[in-house]
Amino acid sequence: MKLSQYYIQTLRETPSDAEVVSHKLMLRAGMIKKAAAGIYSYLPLGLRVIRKVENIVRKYMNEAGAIETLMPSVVPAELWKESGRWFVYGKELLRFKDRHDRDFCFGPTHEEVITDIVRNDIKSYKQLPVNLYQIQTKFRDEVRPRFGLMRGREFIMKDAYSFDIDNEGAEVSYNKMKEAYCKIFEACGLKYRMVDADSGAIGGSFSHEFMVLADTGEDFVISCDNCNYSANIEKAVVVDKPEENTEALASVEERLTPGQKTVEEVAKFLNLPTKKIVKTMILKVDENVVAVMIRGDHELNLPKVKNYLGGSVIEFADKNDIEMVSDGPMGYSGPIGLKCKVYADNAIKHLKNYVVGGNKKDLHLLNVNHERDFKIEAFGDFRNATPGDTCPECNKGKFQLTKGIEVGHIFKLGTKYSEAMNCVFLDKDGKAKPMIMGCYGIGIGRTAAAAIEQNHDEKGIIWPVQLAPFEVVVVPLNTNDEDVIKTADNIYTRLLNKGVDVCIDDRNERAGVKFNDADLIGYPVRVNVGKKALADGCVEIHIRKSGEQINVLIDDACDKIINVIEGLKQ
Ligand code: 9G3
Repeated sequence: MKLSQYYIQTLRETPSDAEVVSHKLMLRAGMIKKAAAGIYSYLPLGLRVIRKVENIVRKYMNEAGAIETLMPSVVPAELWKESGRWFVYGKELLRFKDRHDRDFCFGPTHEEVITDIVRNDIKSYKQLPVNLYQIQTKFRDEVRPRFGLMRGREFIMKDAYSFDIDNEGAEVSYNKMKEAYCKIFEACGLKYRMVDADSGAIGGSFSHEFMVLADTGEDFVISCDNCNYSANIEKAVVVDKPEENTEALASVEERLTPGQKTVEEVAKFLNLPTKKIVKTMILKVDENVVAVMIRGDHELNLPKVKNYLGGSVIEFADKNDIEMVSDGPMGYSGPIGLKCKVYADNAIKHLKNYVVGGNKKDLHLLNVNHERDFKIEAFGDFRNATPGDTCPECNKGKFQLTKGIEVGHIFKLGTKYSEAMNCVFLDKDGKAKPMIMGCYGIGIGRTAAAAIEQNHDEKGIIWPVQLAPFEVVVVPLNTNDEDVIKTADNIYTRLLNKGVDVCIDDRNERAGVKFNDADLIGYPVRVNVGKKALADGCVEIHIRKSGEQINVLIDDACDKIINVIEGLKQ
């Protein structure tokens, strides 16, 4: 590609509404252009990146036996009514009517459409398993679209759906996708983690998230520094390790703590470490009010409590419920005298003489001890993991906390849709059974954005070679020097012939402008062709990632460049 004939529209100023670095850099590099909130055009450079991600995804999906299809974006309401989801989703589901006043939605995901296809075509166990996927534009009408391609309303997703005759088959299909996903993110050149997104329910785990590691990520990923264990901070299992505490029990003391509300404030006021302040959280699990005690330096984990108690909806109790069970105001709850069951995180087991709320405004109780002063129904793992916690898998390593961006998610769906929509097959005995489904998503645009979040510096993007819009840019530095032009052109043509994804910046611009654009756009390799080096028969190879600059003889340039590219892929 000759950039003089191409569409390079870099911006010097960062658009003011861009909050995250990938959004800023994609706008500045001229990769995307906003059309409306959360809705973007992919400009030529951006589209090249999107296509690279898509093609990597295609390659490994096909290799895993999934078959590409393409479903409509405009989906008739009837299918969503059959699954019941037409009535479950609110405004996030974009609905509209056609000229005949028939209801439709813009597909936010395609479980219903694929289930409708498969139930029509597949009748016998002999036709199963099957895994169909598509790469398609979706729409979800988020309240607050932000962060460019990271969380747009319109976005490109690869969604795949597997259909099996039984659970064993579904597990095989699931594992194939798990392996394919690992290969995909590896092939994208990204540092990623596959995390257990299941709460460790009996019978094996059936949901995994794929996280691209980046300091700017919104999700917290816990990983072991010794083994492969990795989990969502919410899901990471905290082991209860025995602890010796020889402290003698002291007597309970009432203490006024006027205006001291947060754990930090109370700890400071009483001159105690935050771990000695115990929070008593009043929760509502379905229709039951319960209390859960958590050490002041720990965070409550609602899903863990919900799973432990086997409820289906969990929330913080409201003012009324709190007043009812504690006879005191919100914010000062404590376990003594509570009219509900009290559960406590395992860490409380090893704590003595701690501080709790006094169920009265501005009152705390000191030197409180369970067993002696009140009863705990049960201890359990009710808190978020923290860095330094012991790994539950190897029982040796320590947890590290890193941040990540979710780019893929795989689920075992079971028969939710096949039962609701009567997607059945006849088994060996001629009996009709619902198919067992799995679904598997990858955010294509989000993967590109995450690659930038992970790989950039103050000058711009540092694309992994595998995703770069072009792998190499050849830059003639003096556009009025015939020798320079000829040599640059010659290297460009030779690279093209060797199958390198190369462009030449033959625009009539100063070298400085071309360098700035090249750094911003993030080509992994830049080849400078200038008068000075040329006098020695050389050109310069500049590596974006390391900043390394290598002088090579013109004749060796192509081989060396190909070498460098291969090296960057490792
Ligand atoms: C909706 C709307 C938003 C949604 C959904 C439905 C998320 C919805 C979950 C999934 C699950 C999987 C196939 C690929 C892998 C992920 N947001 N989800 O179902 F109507 Cl408005 O999409 N789908």
